[in-house]
Amino acid sequence: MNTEQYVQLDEQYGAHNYHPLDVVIESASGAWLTDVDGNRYLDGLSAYSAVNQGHCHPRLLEAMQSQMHRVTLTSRAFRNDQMGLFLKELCEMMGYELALPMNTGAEAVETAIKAARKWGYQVKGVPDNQAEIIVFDGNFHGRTTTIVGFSSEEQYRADFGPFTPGFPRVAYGDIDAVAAAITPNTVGVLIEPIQGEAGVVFPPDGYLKALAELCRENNVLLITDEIQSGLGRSGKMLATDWEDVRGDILILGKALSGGFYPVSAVLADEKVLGLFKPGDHGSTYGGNPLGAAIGREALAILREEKLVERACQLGEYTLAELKKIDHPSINHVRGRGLFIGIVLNEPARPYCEKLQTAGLLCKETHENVIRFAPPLVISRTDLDWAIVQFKSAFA
Ligand code: IF1
Repeated sequence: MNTEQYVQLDEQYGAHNYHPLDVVIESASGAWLTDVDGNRYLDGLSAYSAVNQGHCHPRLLEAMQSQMHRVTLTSRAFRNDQMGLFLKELCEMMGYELALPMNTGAEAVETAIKAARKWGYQVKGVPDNQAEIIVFDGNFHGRTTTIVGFSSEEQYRADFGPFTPGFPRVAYGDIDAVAAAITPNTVGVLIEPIQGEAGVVFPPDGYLKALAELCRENNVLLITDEIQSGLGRSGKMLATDWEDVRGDILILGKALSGGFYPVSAVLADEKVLGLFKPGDHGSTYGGNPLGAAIGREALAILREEKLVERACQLGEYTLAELKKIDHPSINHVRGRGLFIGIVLNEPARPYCEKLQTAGLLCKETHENVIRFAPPLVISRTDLDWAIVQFKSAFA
């Protein structure tokens, strides 16, 4: 079968909730993808930062295969010999006392919301059903009805209501707006330290620090969604590390499994996550031994291959090179680590299609931004090649 036939299959049998580029991937390795017609592409998206470790990492393949032969799922009704080790390694690496494993990012966000609310009622003393969590314009935290209910993107919400109340929304990057929105019932502030979907948007310098301080002063939990910005993507382990800020609740997903399996987690200290009692929350697959074994290896790869440092060095270089491109369609280029947005004065899709023809796969975000976020294992040579493709797309 060729590309056209596969596209036809997707269109005939799949719900039409996406409009992907018409490239049908058959295999991948490291930073490179191969389609069903034998064309090779450099991956400029990394499955939205889920494959920071590169596609089909041999160590992850090995970890998954060896665990698959032992046991894949026990449910949380019984214990398994991988989950505890995974959570210990995760907690030690990120600096938290406890972790709660889930599967997808949206589930972890829901878990964080529940944890913050529970803390609000049981510790802060917020009256029943009055808890508020402040969120931001341009946020993206997933697709559940509660989460899309506080999205500022009309399309994500349209015809999916009624929605969960309790999520006042303010402008991203405006500390006074957060201060003004805090009430005695505010239990948390939920933030992406770098907004991905909004177009790789950075808050002003010092903002995260000021936000952490504001939360502390008001006895409000800072909830950091690092599902996309974390695990090395921005050139630090966590994007909040850029300002030496530590969220009270940290949410991880995507690269926590390096693309092999959905693994997410919520981390916090005893005073918050310790409030969950047996039966309060759970998931059939959450904490399963297969996901846990993969998660352990995904973290080990980040550490041992020094992917955070790589992202930092390669990112600085790439950003400097991309900023040199002088073209009237480019408004500006911004980024940290290998999390880069090329902001255009016009729609980005035609440029993504042009780059696709040249062998570089990028996805536009928010109409006019080309997001460039290759796997962190990308070689300097491949990066140089990508930079040349960008330069010629804008020649
Ligand atoms: C789609 C976007 C990226 C996330 C943050 C939670 C989640 C995500 C910061 C939920 C998910 C996704 C989901 C995917 C495309 C992608 C995306 F453009 F839609 F916004 F990355 F930029 N928090 N991001 O970025 O995690 O439940 O999906 O595991 O929905 O098409 P999930």
